[in-house]
Amino acid sequence: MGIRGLADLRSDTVTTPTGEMRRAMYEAEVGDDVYGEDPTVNRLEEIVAGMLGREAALFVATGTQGNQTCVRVVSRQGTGAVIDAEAHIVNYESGGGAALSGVQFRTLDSERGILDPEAVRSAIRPNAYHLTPTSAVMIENTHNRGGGSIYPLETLQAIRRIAVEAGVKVHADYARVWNAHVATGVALTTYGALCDTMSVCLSKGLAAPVGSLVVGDADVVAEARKIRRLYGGGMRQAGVIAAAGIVAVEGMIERLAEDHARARSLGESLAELLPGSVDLGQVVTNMVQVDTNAMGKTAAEVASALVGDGVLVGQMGPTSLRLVTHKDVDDADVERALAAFRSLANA
Ligand code: TLP
Repeated sequence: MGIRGLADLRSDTVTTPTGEMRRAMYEAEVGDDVYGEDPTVNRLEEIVAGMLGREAALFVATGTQGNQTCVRVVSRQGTGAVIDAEAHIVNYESGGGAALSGVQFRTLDSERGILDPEAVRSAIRPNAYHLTPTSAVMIENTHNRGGGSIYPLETLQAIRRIAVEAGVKVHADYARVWNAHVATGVALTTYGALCDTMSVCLSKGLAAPVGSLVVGDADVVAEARKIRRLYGGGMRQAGVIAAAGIVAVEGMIERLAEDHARARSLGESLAELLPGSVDLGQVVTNMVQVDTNAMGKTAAEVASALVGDGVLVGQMGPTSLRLVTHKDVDDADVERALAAFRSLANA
């Protein structure tokens, strides 16, 4: 049960590596990856590129490094990127787009992080001398601040079409594309075909301790390799961690369905216990957003009260909490979280 005796629902990033991952890490064959000689890294890159149906992949340290490498690949300094205002790239990457790539984000309001293709079309600016020309459109699927929301496939396809017509690139923050794939049945290769660059994460629901990959065409990934170096991401005998990544992509994707079912059941119980707290229509992957107005309390008050019962949750806004299910949350942890909410509601 739990990690360190806690029901830790803050994020799926807290997942710990499995025994199989630790064994694979111990036994990993390694070499110097900056020379391209680490066989385990090379294998992981080949496997992940194949899963997304693309020519090449590049192992990077984190999702943030993956996104920022891609932002740099798809946009030039002094250009604009169309992106939703709640995107991870905008909110949680330390201003990296501006600091590292000189990109001006044109942030759009959206429904749970899902961009409206027509809004994207009107936000794209051509390369005229007095404008901020758009170099890329950026999407996130599933969407973190959107509560694990999933892009409808036709919306993604429409955005891709609009971008191609306008001659701009598409970057996909696919940190949790595995969850979208498991929830919808849409093939990973279908998602993989809809962008120029993408960043996928191994260290969230798939439970690897470290790592993400940039995926795309061979020339794009070759460019990303140079930028990874620029960002200090050439990792030498990285096969030790890539080995866990191979176990993650080969053995941990289908089990995400369990996390989705647990999130659903947690959401249903909370909606019953605290009417108005959870919009069940929005619980579609492994996240539950809780509106603490239903308890007459702030998110901070609820989160700190839950800690006393060994339950950790994430704060997303003044009255919004995020509860994330993952490999290290079992039914007993869900029960514990519900009991903690119940006692708070009755207090
Ligand atoms: N998200 C983390 C926090 O940074 C908010 C979390 O707990 O959910 N893209 C998306 C969509 C993400 O949710 C995250 C991590 C990243 C990129 C960055 O990954 P890391 O943490 O590996 O840099």
